[in-house]
Amino acid sequence: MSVKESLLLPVSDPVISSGHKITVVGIGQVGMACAFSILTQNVSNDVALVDCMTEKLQGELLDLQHGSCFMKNAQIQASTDYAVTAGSRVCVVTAGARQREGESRLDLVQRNVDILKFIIPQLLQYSPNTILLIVSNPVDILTYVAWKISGLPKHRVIGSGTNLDSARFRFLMSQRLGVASTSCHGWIIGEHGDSSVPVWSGVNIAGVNLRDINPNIGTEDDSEKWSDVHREVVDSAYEIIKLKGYTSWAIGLSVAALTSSILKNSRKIHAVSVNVQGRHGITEDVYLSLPAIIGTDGVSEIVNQTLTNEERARLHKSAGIMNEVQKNIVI
Ligand code: 6V0
Repeated sequence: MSVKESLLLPVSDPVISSGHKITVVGIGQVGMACAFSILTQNVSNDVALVDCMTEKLQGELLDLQHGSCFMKNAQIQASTDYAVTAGSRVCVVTAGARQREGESRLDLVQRNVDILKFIIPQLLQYSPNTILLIVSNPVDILTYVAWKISGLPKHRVIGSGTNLDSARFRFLMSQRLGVASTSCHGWIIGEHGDSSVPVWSGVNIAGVNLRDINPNIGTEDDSEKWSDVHREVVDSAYEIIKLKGYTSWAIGLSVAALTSSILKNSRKIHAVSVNVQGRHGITEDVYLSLPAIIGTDGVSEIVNQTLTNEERARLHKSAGIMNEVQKNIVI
């Protein structure tokens, strides 16, 4: 008899599925930051990693597994075979090319559409009830593409969208005011990218609307140049890519927050990329970020924000840009 057979006396077959498995497809800088945040923040202890690079997968798997004693019973699998993803509650897609220096998110589009065409059907084959959380850029276009390819209902295909941009905005606001970023309230909606829309009309601290104090906030007539805060949000990915080659930690944490809201059915509100046709007068069948309630089944409600005419016009412009890009892609 082996040590194991002598030590462990069988009572029943062990249950294999944890019920809160998360798959991360793409184990580059972003995918690994997502996996690490999910594991270390105890969002889930059951994570599957998929990529097309066999050796890198094995290396990342071993490196994470060697941290097991410092995590909470982490069960990590990694393979090029999508069978490891079976039964995932959420599939996070970070696979694909990333922006090169000076390249916009929209420049990446067809390369990453082709990658999704390969990945999405395999994820659904093994996890037909999953929620797809798209992170690869251009995230709004790719969320639309993932929705089309998957045939899933709209509420189960979400893009990480401007959850990250809103966090960046709140951080920069906190730096100006000396208030914790969690106490700075502001939303960036629309495209996760160059045409994102800061909702200045709703920016507040403890319910005090900053526009009531400074009616010109966010406009060109503002002597304090608060619009620079939004400019910095838009430029931040370019800046970080210039400095370190990629962005990773903040998007990893943002994805951990989103997956946590799904697994815990938290009904927290996040700015995420959702189908916006019919919202705020948008006619195009496109995905853009709006604040939405997230829970077990994905998006349950979209918050109907009170937008100014200018904010609505900027959102419509984002929708137009998305629609133009979508016309030129082959799904
Ligand atoms: P990376 O470090 O080059 O990693 C990409 C990974 O994808 C690599 O490991 C590839 O092997 C893998 N990959 C490529 N094709 C396939 C395939 N067919 N199947 C499986 N795996 C594949 O890139 P990085 O991790 O930096 O970025 C990944 C994506 O995230 C890019 O599209 C970025 O633009 C995007 N980001 C999105 C953000 C957001 O807020 N939505 C933020 C940051 C980056």
